[in-house]
Formats: sequence, structure tokens, C-alpha cells
Amino acid sequence: MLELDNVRDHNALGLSGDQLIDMYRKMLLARKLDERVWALNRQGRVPFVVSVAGHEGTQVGAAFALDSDRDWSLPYYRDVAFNLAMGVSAKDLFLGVFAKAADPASAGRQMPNHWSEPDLNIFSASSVIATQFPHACGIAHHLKATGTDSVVMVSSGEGATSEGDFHEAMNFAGLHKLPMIFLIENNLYAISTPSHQEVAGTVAERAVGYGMPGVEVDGNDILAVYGVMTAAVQRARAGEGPSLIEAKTYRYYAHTSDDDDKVYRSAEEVELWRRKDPILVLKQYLVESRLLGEDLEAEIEAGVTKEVAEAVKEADAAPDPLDWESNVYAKPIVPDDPATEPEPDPVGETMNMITAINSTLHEIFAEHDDTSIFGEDVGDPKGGVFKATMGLTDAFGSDRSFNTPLAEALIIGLGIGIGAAGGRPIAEIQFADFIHPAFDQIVSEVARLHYRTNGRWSSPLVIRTPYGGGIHGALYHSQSIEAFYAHVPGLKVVVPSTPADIKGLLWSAVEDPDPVMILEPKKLYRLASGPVPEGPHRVPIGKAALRRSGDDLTIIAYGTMAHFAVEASDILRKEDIEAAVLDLRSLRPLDWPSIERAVRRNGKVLIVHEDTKFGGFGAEIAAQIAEKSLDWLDAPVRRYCTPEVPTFPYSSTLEEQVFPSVAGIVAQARSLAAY
Ligand SMILES: Cc1ncc(C[n+]2csc(CCOP(=O)(O)OP(=O)(O)O)c2C)c(N)n1
Repeated sequence: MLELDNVRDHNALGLSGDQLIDMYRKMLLARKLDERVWALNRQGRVPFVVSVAGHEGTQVGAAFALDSDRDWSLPYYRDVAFNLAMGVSAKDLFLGVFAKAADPASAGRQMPNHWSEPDLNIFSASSVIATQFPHACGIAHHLKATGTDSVVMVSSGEGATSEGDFHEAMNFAGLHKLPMIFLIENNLYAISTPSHQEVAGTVAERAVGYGMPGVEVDGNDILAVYGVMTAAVQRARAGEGPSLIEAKTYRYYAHTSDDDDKVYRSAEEVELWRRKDPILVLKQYLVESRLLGEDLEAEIEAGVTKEVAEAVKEADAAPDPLDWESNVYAKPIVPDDPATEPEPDPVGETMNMITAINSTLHEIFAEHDDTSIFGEDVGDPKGGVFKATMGLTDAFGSDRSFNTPLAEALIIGLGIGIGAAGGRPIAEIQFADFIHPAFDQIVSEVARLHYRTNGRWSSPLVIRTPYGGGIHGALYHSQSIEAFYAHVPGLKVVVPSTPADIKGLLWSAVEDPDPVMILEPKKLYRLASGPVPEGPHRVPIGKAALRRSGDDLTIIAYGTMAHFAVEASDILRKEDIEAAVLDLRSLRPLDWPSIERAVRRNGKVLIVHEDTKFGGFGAEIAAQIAEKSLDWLDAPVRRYCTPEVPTFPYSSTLEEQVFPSVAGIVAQARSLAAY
């Protein structure tokens, strides 16, 4: 267990008198800043307040135990005092409060209190409760794997400890003995929900199940917080693993300016806690220790008041943001080079898709020593349920290729953290059907990271996942998920259909600074085989491939359906119907110039995908054609997709009836050609 002797002597904790005064100053600064933000809110000058008042002892005590040169932190929205103590300036905080262009956290894109400061190793946070915990694990994993002695502190309120992300992260941190501190600021309420309706047992006891010490501390006693934090930091630096600290504290004002706390707690209760105000507790200690006299107190008070006033004045005068559009991607791709001729066949050894993925990963790992891959059953000896990752652990070690627990949100969140700390992460989701628990981490976190920090953070995360049907995978091993994710700005989504392309897109994805999702059509893993170029081979993201030319119509497809469309085109050719086949390969960014070129060439388009039709990706293609190229059409755009049933029923006879087929494509193309 953590050594917690309730040390009440700053000398015994190794703190000098000057440090104590500095702590006091930071707490007071946070309090004055808080009061000022509330006043601005009442004056109608800022729309939203998240209050820190009451938490200052916990936060400043925690910050003083960390070293911002080497340690990392993932504070949550209430951690105003923590940020100030780590080195964020009052002016920077007010730039966020006023949502100004110079707001270093997000240039006015996020609400206030979503700090981020790469120079201080403070990672960006969203508004989604608890998503930061897996990020912290990823950062800690990378820092440990690269041999540093850095520590990662991640904080939240007690309500957040009910979320799955918290438990998945605690489990992973415990398993890997990560150098982490989970600091839970228990202020007794999650908005209005009291902690006895939120937490079974106590927060600190939750640590037991994850093989780490958990300790309760009086969060209003800064010396006690500093003591346990210091012990936890030492433990982490010594390689002994993570700790959980539950700091008992209280917030004096409503949850936010949108909350009315009078309906769920009494004025007497608030008053009782005000008597234990962490600033008063420290002040009393300083006075008793003869470290603070009236003159110094007045000087500190005046200094802090001046600092807040100046910060407000400067931030208020700063320009408002105008730029709403930049930094969606670190590397925006705007396709501009339409595919006009079929690409020449690649030259190289013939192999199937899965062998191509495996050999490509080995090549990439040898070339880029910052890559790592992780997911369920990814490590050797299994090397993935499809054997895509076989041999990587043996060849490159278990820091670079490893099993994760069964926890998809953790897998993606881990990747976000590894990327933030400087790694090049590849997350494998065993089947696309099981990616949904990670929807939040993908859509709310990784896709928005670059935009929400106005480009100060980015994520090179690659997400590989086998997807699609036609393999008797039934309702939960067959789904097409592309429409959900191609919808999301900030993500890139690719779907290779040949062994050479899967190699080329994997190389491009790993070297791309943005998150890229690779949907691997698992029906093609062993069905599609072909020549694969030797050595580094890159297929540009955002570039479709013309597989067949033809003047009668164009079949637009991707994945397994691109493969089927080529077969269909070859059959149709014998009937003198020339069907071009455009294999999109990238869904986002979409290669519009190649689609437009195809429409202009023959005026007839058949879109094929194995997802259901309603709201499927084909609807986007059809809409863009209608908006931009209607005049070139000689027939209505047609879609051949799966009918509106959950995909796909297990029985072969049922699956065959709904899975789009080569014969079905031929029939659709024939009728469209005759239109
Ligand atoms: C996933 C998610 N669910 C709900 C919310 C809305 N929400 C914002 S803060 C909050 C309460 C959090 O309480 P706690 O974790 O105890 O922290 P505190 O605000 O008390 O410091 C809720 C429910 C959210 N932001 N994210």
C-alpha cells in the first residue's frame, strides 16, 4: 500500500517554506479566477462556467508532486488550479473562457476548461466523461516502453469511475504495471447524483480488483494530498506500477453555470464544507508555522488580484476566432488526378491478402521502429485470429506487438495515447462487428483531436479491422460499418480489395499523420490473391483504381464488391457490354474526380456495396453525382446493395439470398446498359 502517514509537517515531506507559499498563491489564484469567471457570467459576458472552488487543495497538491518536464497529465474540466500549478497562465485560461482565437487549448473550438498544453505534456480532453483514462494508459505504455521514468497522472470526478473506460483503463494499467496515478476528486456529487447512488463501495476500494493500491485522502488538506501523490509518484518511477488516489473534497458552487444545486443539496451542507476550505486549512498551517504574516498575506492577495485583472483585460481584448475550417486533418488530401486508364498489374510475388498484410507489417516494423500493434489475440503465439500479426511479437518484442484485454474502447484509446506520446500505433479490432464499444473513442476522440486543438495535437493511429460478409459469419461477424465512419470529418477510411493495395494502403496509413481506418474485406483474405510489389509500396490515400474500362456503364464498388464487379465485367464483355469498374479504395477522402470522369465517359452508374441500401455509402456517391454531374447522366443512378435486413443470416441458403452476387451485378448492369 501507499505510505500514507498523514504527515502534517512540510519539512518531513521535503517541502520548503517558499514552496508552501507558492502552493498557497496558486490556490488563491485559482479561487480568484473562479470568482471572476462567475462574475463575468452573471454580467452576461461569458456563457459558461465550470467551477473549481473547493477543489484547490487536491489539485495544487497533486500538481506539486509532478514534474512537468518529464511527467504527463490528463486533467479533467474542473482542474483549473491543477493547470495553473503546472504552468498554464491565467491569461491562457481566460483566453479559453472568452473563446478567443489565441486560446492555446482550442482557439475557441471547445468549451472553456478543456485545456491542452503540449509544451507541459498536458494532453487534450473532450467533454466525454472518462475517455481520457485509456489515453493515459497509452501514453504511460509508450513512456515505459521507451525506457523513460516519466509518470502519467489522470484525473476525474467520482462519477466518471462508473464508466467502462475507467475500468478498462484500470485493468490495463494494473496488468502492465504502468507508471500511472488515477486521481479521483470525489466532491460527493456527479451533477445532482450523490456518490451513494453512483459508487458501490468506495472509489478507493475499486483499486483492489485491478491489482493496485487505492487510498483515500482528505482532499482539502494539501499536505496530505501532496504526501500520497509523492508516494504514488515514487512508486510509479520505481517501476512498481499504478496507484489510485481518492481525494475527498467538495465544490462550493453549482456543477456549472447551467446547474441549480439548491434542488439537491442544502445551504447548511455547503456551509459545513466551507469551514473546511482547503485555502483556510493551508493558511492556518502557514500562520501556525510562522510562514505567513499579515503583510505577506496582503501582498499575495494583491498580486493575485492584479494578475487576474490583467489576464481578464488582455484576454477580453484579444481577437475573436474566425477560422472554423482548418485543421480537420494534419494532412488534408484533396484528390485531383482522376483515374483514366486501368492501372498496370503490379509485379511481385503472388500471395493472398492475409499473407500480404502479415509480410507488410513485418516490413513496416523493420523500417519504422516507433510502430506498435495491439488488440485481442494479436500477440504470438496466436498472431491474430486471422494470423495477420503472426511473428511480430517474436521478431520485435512484446512492447511492440501485444495482446490487449477484451476491451475495444481501451484498444482505440490506447492507440490515441501511444500516438500522443510519439509512437506510431496500429490498433487491431478483431471483427468490425465488435468495434461499436469504441465508437466514442473513434468518433468523439481520435477523429476530433486535431480540430479541437486547432492542430496542436494529432493522431497517426491506424485502425485495422476485418469486415464484411459472405463467409457464413452470421449477424455478428459480417457487418459493413463504413457508412458510420466515412461520415466523420477527421477520419480517413480505406477499403482495399487486392493484396497489392492492402500493402500499399497499409504503408500509406502508417505513414499518414491522421487516423486511418482500414476495412479489410475478410471474404477476400484468402480468396483474393495476386502479385505484391517487393519493399515499401505506397498506394495514395484518396485515389480510386480503374479496374476495367468500358463505354456502356461504370460499376462503382469497393472491397469484396470491387472484386465481384471485375468478374461481372468480364462476363458482360462476352455479351458485348462494356462495363467499366471503378474500385474506390478510399471512401474518405473520396476520389470525386475519378467518379466524375466515369460519369462523363458513359453516363450510366451502378453502385454496388454489401452494406444495406438505406443510408449506405452508395447514397453519398449517388447524391454527389446528382448534385454535381446530373447533366452527364443518361440513366438514373442505380444501387445494388443488400436488402434491408440485419446482415447476414447464418444459413447458407439465407445468406445467398441477400448477399450481393456476381450474377446479381451482371443482371443489374445488363438492365442499366439497356436503359
Ligand atoms: C459520457 C458522458 N455522459 C454524460 C455527460 C454529462 N456530464 C457532464 S459532467 C457530469 C457529471 C460528472 O461528475 P463527476 O465525474 O463526479 O465529476 P464532477 O463534475 O463532480 O467534478 C455529467 C453526467 C458527459 N459529459 N459525458
